[in-house]
Amino acid sequence: MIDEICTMSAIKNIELPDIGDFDEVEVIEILVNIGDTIAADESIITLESDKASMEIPTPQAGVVANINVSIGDKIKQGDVVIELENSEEDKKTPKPTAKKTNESKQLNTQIVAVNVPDIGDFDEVEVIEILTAVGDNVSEEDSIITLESDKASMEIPTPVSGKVTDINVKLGDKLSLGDLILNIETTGDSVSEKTTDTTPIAPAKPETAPLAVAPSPASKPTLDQSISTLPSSESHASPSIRKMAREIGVDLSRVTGTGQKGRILDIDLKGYVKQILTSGSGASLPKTPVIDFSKFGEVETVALSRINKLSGKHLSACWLNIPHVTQFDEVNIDQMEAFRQEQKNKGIKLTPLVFIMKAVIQALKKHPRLNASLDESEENLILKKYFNLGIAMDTPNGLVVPVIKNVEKKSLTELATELAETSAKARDGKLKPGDMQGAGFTISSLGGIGGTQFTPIVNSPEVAILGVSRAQTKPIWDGKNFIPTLTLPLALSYDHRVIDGAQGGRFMADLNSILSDIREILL
Ligand code: CAO
Repeated sequence: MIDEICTMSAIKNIELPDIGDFDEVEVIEILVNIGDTIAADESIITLESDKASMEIPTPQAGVVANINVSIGDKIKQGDVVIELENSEEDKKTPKPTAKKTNESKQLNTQIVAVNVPDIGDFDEVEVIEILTAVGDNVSEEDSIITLESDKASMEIPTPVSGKVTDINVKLGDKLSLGDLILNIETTGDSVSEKTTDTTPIAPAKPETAPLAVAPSPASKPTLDQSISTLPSSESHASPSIRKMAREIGVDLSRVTGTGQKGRILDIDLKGYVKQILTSGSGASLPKTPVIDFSKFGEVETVALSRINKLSGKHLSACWLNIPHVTQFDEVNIDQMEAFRQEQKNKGIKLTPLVFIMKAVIQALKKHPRLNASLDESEENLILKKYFNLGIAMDTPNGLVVPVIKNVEKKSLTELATELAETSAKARDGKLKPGDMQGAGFTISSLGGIGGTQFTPIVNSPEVAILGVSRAQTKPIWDGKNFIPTLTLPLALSYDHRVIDGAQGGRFMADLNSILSDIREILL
């Protein structure tokens, strides 16, 4: 199916073949990566027009040396799709040829028989959708039925405008080239040059004559074995349903099809969208009532800062999309406090936060799932081998989360200096976008302010966050006596899709033991 042209010795350009009268068809999927070894006939991209989608296979095996198209590109016959290295000898499959149709034009009212056009080598292709009804007025190029083989589906358009007088097929019928689909009553003027025989209307017994539908430009690609409209991993739906789903951002794998063999119909897609809109899944949460508070006393309206608005949106998205669990613990930090005071007496100011940062890194090294993000498909976890911590900071304009990079490589004093500099920058509004990117885990410390516990919101795309509250001296029972102990309250919130309770518990237990005996941090 695909043309290839020899370039340098081992690189071959794989070009888009003749796929019919298409001009500028959109690339909607790239199915290979550079470096992939692919076999002949393996699909490399998916193209889609408003009427048909098709996977384009490579005619040759080889290693993908370059990908010359991007998603969204509009490409046409002859455009280079990929470059293949060490490909085998040319194994071109003959190009599909659209059957030539006769030209005919009638001026009077006629009954026009619309037959199955040349759709390639297929025989006995199943009718899976009938897109029109008797009495409907259809316009030239309107789709009238959808046919589907095991590899491809295609909407068949009418070549003429007019009124559907009868439909000759039903769902499940197997059709071949030339089979009658339906009859259309039309005026001769509307019979396009693409049509073949038509017969003038006869009042008593209308005669019909076969009319070969010239596939419209949008649906011309033949139902060739090597062209598949159904991306292997995807759902069963016609090109127009796929297009609509993509336009409105619906993942068809989440839609239950009620058509034959589970095919997703228009009604299924609309039903799914309606259900999302009416369920309380975020986009349509019930609005809180608008109240005129001035009825109750004096009020003042203050605009939210830009940071308030931005962080508000982000926090709402995190809150709504992540199934949160929050786990609490209290750490004996007597040893840390003693060391901190010692340093303070030497003029070195260290807050508990820098110890916590170092301890978190040690714990993350043992529990890499907490230093990770879900990928776009939400089916894979991206484990980060770097140790960058987001630190929530309070500023006059609102909450910001700058990132302290490579925490594992920095000493306690270096971290203290960097924290002080970064929080000064944050308060002065001088952080750059790059200063707030690249974290694997976040700490939100309210220890300097107070409170016994709080539940932090996971800072997506991260999967866990540690909330730190103010340390207090508490009487802790040692088996014989209550010992006054400085305890630090910690709260770990995590994404329960990624981290289960036992993992969260183990992380907290390790963090507790590292913080209560800081020798490991000091090494
Ligand atoms: N327990 C007891 N005391 C604590 C403590 C804790 N957990 N954490 C800090 N302190 C003490 C510090 O030791 C310091 O006291 P000394 O000067 O006597 O040592 C004092 O509280 C103030 O600390 P700090 O807040 O200035 O410094 P920090 O390193 O703890 O925090 C920073 C730095 C930038 C994180 C902090 O200033 C800040 O902005 N915190 C707010 C974070 C926030 O808004 N979180 C909420 C996000 S969700 O809305």
